[in-house]
Amino acid sequence: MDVNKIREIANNFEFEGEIQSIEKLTFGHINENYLVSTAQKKYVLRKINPRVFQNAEAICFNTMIITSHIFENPAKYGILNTEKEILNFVPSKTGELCYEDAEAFWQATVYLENSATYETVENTEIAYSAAKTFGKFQRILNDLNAEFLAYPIENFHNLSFRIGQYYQALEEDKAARVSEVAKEIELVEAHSLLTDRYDELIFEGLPLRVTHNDTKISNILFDKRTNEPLCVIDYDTIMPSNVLCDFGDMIRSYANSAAEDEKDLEKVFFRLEYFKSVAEGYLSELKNELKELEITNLVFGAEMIIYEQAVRFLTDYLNGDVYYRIKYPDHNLVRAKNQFKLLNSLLENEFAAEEIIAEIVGL
Ligand code: GN1
Ligand code: MG
Repeated sequence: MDVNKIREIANNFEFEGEIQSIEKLTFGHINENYLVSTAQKKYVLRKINPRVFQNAEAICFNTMIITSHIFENPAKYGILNTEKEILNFVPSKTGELCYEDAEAFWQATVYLENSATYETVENTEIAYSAAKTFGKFQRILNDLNAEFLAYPIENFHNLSFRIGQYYQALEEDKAARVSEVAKEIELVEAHSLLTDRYDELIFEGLPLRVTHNDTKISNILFDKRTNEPLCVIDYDTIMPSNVLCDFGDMIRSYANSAAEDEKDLEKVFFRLEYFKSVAEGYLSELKNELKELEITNLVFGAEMIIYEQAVRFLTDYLNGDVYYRIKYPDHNLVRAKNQFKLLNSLLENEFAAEEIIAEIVGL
């Protein structure tokens, strides 16, 4: 870490007080994050990865729209304390919610004291409260017209496109790894109907909404003293998409019995009771807002997004690990295997999961 460089970037934001320390944070697979402390406050400074976010300017634009929308009428969404219940971005000295240097775009947010993030979900109460928090966030986003938001990454949750990228990686075999993944190649084929069904749903008119698109558990800040959720973080991938992706990614993250990179597949399985808590929490906020086509396809959304994530990890492994940050050579393959195992386990519980949704909404 080049402290002087980070300090120079930090000086372009409206931080209160002199910078006293800078610390590199370790979360996330894509961006770099730094904790910047002054005598008065702490901030998180984020360098947006320009290789992944080829249209990073869209993040600045979307952040501005979302932030001004929320701060216009927080009470409408039951937000009583805007310092804690919503992520506070710090403007640059030129009044924007981004600063651009020669390499990348940077954003800064206020760090909340006594906050914590989690990598796994330890009990169903947390699954419920996290899903409710994302449900509430979705109610806020529902009032935005999807056509006004920009796309920081094109085709982000376009499964057909992801499958296309996978076939390209298979053909190019850049890292000479195709011969190691025969079993995973079979699994991609075995579940290809998920792609067809997703295309059909979009054709049938699955509503385009502004969604978060990365609803994993580590994207909620919790109060570490009470374990209550504080707010949703990580606005980078907020863009027009659909709620199946957000619900699906919560299931992928909260209903997995292990972390997404657990190697021991015996430990990886779908937890139906966590699924129930997520569905109850999310739908407690959104039951009356979502269309029937969305509600009746939530379980499919979970299957689709877990499959998509497995394919994305596998593709990156085949490409020689150019996208996700890795900690050891076959990290991406471990992640892909983990996701395929989770998918399989969810499919074994598909009927029971459908019944839970039907019961919650009274269908
Ligand atoms: C990436 O950067 P991070 O950790 O917030 C990825 C998500 C994946 C996630 C898997 C821009 O999120 O789509 O679901 O890893 N973000 C991007 O943990 O690709
Ligand atoms: Mg993210």
